Amino acid sequence: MKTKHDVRGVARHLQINGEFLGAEPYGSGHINDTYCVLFDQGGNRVRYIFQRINHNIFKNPLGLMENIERVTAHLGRKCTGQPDASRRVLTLIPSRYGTSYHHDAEGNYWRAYLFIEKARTYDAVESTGQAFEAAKAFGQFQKLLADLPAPRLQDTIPDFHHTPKRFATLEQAIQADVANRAKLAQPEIEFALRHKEMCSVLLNARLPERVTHNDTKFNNVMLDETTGEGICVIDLDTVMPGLALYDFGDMVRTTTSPTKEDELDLTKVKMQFPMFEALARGYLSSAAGFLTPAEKKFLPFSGKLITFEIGIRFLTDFLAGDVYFKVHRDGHNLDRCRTQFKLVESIEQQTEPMNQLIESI
Ligand code: ADP
Ligand code: GN1
Ligand code: MG
Repeated sequence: MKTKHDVRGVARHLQINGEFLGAEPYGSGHINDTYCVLFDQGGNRVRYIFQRINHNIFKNPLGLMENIERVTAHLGRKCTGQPDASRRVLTLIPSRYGTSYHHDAEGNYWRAYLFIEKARTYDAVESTGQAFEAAKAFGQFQKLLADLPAPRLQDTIPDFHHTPKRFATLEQAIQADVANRAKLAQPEIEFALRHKEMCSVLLNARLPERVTHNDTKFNNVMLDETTGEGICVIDLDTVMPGLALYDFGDMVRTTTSPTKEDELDLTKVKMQFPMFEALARGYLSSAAGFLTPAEKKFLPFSGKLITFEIGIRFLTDFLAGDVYFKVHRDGHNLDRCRTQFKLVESIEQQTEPMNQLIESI
């Protein structure tokens, strides 16, 4: 298959033996370009994941790779001796020059990982068991990184979850209306403006800074095909200092509705309470030991806030002419915004029982 990039050329610079057999675009991420790459190694077919880092979005790819080197090495040390240790943490493949990435002639930065076999990701949740396992794995991820040695990780995208700044960017996009699309999104713009005041709640709550993942979408954790266990947390580009609640909030956003993020039938988009309960129990099974009472109290609110935040980011990108997230159809970012806002409403309607559940656990 002919790919957009010269993946075979990239492979020559990496410490991978054997014959390159082919590469295919892989996964459904919105930012980087991911390929599944197949090699023949002495008669065995072995897969790798190659990724081109989107350096328009990640302005400091070297700092980002330094973060990932430190995080994977730390997690690797903690997994030593466990069954299946090599599937529990991403393993970077070094380049032939000893770096953790390859910088190609076109200015692209590439990295490669061992392919985690017999596990997979899902774009939509299918059972409460999956929700429990995903949340447990993300909680464990935060727990294992709590003692990451200094220095502080670099901010790969500054103010990534600074919701008030995200809101200010939306307001600018509405004002500028560069793509002349504001007229197509009036109800969504009004919804966003009505919810402005919740943006600063978490920032004002004086919660502790931790090492967090910051992109805990359900498809960023691999579930073991046999046991269903959340075996490996992936997509480490945004691992940096943050609030534990950013991670829990994004789990609620992506793991409580039975739908994909771009579902067109909004009647199907809803916060399913049993999924929330499974997430909360799974997350607390690994994170309860280090969370403060204030963090625990804000768990339900974080789901609403992060869903709103990503919703306004999709809306902003729609208004800006689709310059950030990959889109695959007209109005794709607006469709994604609508599902997020529908989910915010659904969470709002269930605030009381969500809070009661957290108090009872
Ligand atoms: P993006 O930043 O574009 O979302 P990800 O790092 O999440 O990229 O990778 C995209 C998809 O590729 C994931 O959802 C997962 O299905 C698959 N994937 C990523 N890393 C691995 C790996 N090491 N082994 C197997 N599959 C992987
Ligand atoms: C992007 O890379 P991916 O697809 O896992 C985005 C997240 C959004 C998400 C919405 C670096 O994540 O912040 O929540 O899309 N990543 C970046 O689906 O902006
Ligand atoms: Mg991803």
